Amino acid sequence: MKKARVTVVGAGFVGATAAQRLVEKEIADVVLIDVVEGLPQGRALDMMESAFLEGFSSKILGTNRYEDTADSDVIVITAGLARRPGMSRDDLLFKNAEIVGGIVTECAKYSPEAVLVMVTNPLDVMTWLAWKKSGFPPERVIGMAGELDAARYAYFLAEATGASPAEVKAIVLGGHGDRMIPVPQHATVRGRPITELLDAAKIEAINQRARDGGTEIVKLLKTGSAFYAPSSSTVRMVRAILQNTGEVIPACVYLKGPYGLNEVYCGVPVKLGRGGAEQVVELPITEEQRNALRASAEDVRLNFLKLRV
Ligand code: TXD
Repeated sequence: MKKARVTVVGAGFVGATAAQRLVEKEIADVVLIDVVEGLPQGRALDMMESAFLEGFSSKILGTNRYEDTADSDVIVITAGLARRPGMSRDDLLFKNAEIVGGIVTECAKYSPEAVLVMVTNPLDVMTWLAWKKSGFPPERVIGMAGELDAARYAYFLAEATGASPAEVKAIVLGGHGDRMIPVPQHATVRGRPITELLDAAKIEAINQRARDGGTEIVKLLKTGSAFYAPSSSTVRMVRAILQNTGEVIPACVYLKGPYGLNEVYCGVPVKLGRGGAEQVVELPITEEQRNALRASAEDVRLNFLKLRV
């Protein structure tokens, strides 16, 4: 069987770590591209030199030329600036819009059938912008954020209950940022709802820590943002798409109706497969959560409108 081909744009922390995970797990051959000369080539060569040690046969090519990305099945875009302490994700808006706009046009030209997975912040707005710039159908332009937020939420719940993270199921809704909405009534630990295991105050404290999960890491690192869990979340989405697993993963997708949201990109659980975002899953949520989701989506819309695309 022909190996899948994934382009990762941006050979920085998230991009290079995602590339490493993709080849080590034999999910795809990877093209790693960056604007900085030598950076993707150096990282790719270093990773290839670990192939013998790690025992993988997938290949990785480092390049600065978009021609080399042709016919990719999935394109992951991580290029752009990352947050520094004191910066919100929205502070990155105009700078990253400029970077992402140019990249998407190039990628779409060489891989017109690809599924685009956006990672660059502010995530929801960049995903919307990528859809506009690519000319792709919306189901083939998806953003990674909910999976990461849910993984953080699951980790904090595991920590609070003494369970292993693998025994926790958690889901979040909404845009990537302070308005993200944890949905504790659909979170379980070893199959039991967390509302039976933790009191309301503890759950609210964990909800808040999950909302602030990215900021907590930025404060600790001081010179960059999280990349281990973000690259893992990205790779899980890429695998679901390439291997057509039909897994339901929270992701930023274009909504036309579900959850009462219309013509806006926002985070919801979605079935992923070879066609990209194949079906939005509508969970029962409270009125308060529905209002919070609407507010989060309107925030995304306002920021997207600022770009005047
Ligand atoms: O949940 C999420 N979606 C996120 C998003 C989780 C973590 C990080 N998130 C965002 O991803 C973060 O706020 C940034 O916007 C991106 C990338 O974060 P990373 O930590 O990988 O940033 P780096 O290490 O600075 O890497 C960015 C790379 C760097 O190598 C630049 O040279 C490159 O992007 N870059 C470009 N590549 C190609 N083309 C252009 N124009 C370009 N400009 C910068």
